[in-house]
Amino acid sequence: MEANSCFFFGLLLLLASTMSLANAKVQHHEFLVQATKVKRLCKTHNTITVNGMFPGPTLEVNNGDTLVVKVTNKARYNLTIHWHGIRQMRTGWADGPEFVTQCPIRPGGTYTYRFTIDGQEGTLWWHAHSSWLRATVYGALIIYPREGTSYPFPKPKRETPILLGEWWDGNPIDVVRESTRTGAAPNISDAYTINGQPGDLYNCSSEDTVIVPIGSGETNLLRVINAALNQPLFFTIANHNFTVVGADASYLKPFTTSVIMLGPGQTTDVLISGDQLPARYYIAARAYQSAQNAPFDNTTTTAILEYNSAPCPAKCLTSKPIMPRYQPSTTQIQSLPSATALKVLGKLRSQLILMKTSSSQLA
Ligand SMILES: *[C@@H]1O[C@H](CO)[C@@H](O)[C@H](O)[C@H]1NC(C)=O
Ligand SMILES: *[C@@H]1O[C@H](CO)[C@@H](O)[C@H](O)[C@H]1NC(C)=O
Ligand SMILES: *[C@@H]1O[C@H](CO)[C@@H](O)[C@H](O)[C@H]1NC(C)=O
Ligand SMILES: *[C@@H]1O[C@H](CO)[C@@H](O)[C@H](O)[C@H]1NC(C)=O
Ligand SMILES: *[C@@H]1O[C@H](CO)[C@@H](O)[C@H](O)[C@H]1NC(C)=O
Ligand SMILES: [Cu+2]
Repeated sequence: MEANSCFFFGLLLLLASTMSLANAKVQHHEFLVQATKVKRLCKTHNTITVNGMFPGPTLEVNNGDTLVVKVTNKARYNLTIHWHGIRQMRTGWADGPEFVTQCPIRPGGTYTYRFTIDGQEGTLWWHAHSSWLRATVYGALIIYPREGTSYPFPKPKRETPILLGEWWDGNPIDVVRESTRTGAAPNISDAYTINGQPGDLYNCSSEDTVIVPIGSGETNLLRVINAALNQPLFFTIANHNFTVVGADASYLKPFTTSVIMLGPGQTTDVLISGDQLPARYYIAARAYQSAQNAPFDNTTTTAILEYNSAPCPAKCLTSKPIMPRYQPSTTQIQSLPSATALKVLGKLRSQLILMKTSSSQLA
């Protein structure tokens, strides 16, 4: 009798847990890592990519889903893939850091990552976690609300991932090897990119500048990811304020601003409204110089926010954004109460901060 009721209780539990998981999906993906011809800044490179795409494929899941990603390494380097920001509850071995949670996938080898996304919603990303391969081997990982639930803000009309990257004219692996050999700092990057494209302000790039569409009256979600190797970046949009609603796959109490700063690896979700004159406006990112006197890439990457109803591209000028200075001036930091200043500085690495900078017009 006792054994029987135990059995029934167990059965009930099993049923309940299967039902709560009824909507969660298991998604299968294949990543083929290989050298691909990519032309940037007037030169063609043999760039390591996933599935021939740069940036790599965007993964879209719901909170609660399981991802199964089979990675085949056809590149000439050892490699692992890291799922940046995923908590990996009880699947630590799927996290990806080379020689930390796994041996690298050797050239010609494969490895299958399997993990469940649980309790995280918003934007994360994935990237190679071996040497400097992540300069080109990366992509967005979008986590929609659990099936049957919704965002804690009105559903955006469109959603666009915005991946900020750093591009070297040389092979990034050679750049880091050279630095290890000589002991000197690695070469700074030659460009920043938005969704893989440097944009209008660089040579041989303007034809491929990324266009982000918006309609008048729409509110859209931009999922901004700093996929740069080393560089903290400011991000801004000409003539448009935006509302920050999430960061690193967590929702935030919303606030409105005209510029955000993201450290490498961080993500920020912002809502933007099409409430300006229908035209083209620059979306731009450039360095926050966090180390004094260290050389840094001072170029600016741009994409274009284009209103559907704008008379473009023939008769459209693109409005330039007001960019923050590369460094907030020390007087501004000092003018904050010291406790706040310390807190702000301490949080530089760990979360986005809203820089109170004076602005300089982008030339
Ligand atoms: C590549 O990975 C294997 C183990 O998977 C390791 O033995 C070897 O040293 C690695 N090669 C390099 C160049 O790191
Ligand atoms: C690093 O920069 C120097 C100076 O511009 C250049 O000569 C060298 O080729 C670069 N190294 C790599 C690996 O691109
Ligand atoms: C663009 O090309 C010109 C002429 O070749 C060169 O002088 C200039 O430095 C280049 N600019 C950038 C940003 O690479
Ligand atoms: C953005 O916000 C600032 C500060 O509140 C305000 O002065 C400015 O007019 C706003 N810009 C737009 C385009 O709404
Ligand atoms: C960027 O840095 C170069 C030196 O690396 C300097 O000549 C140039 O004036 C700088 N440009 C800006 C806009 O600060
Ligand atoms: Cu990472």
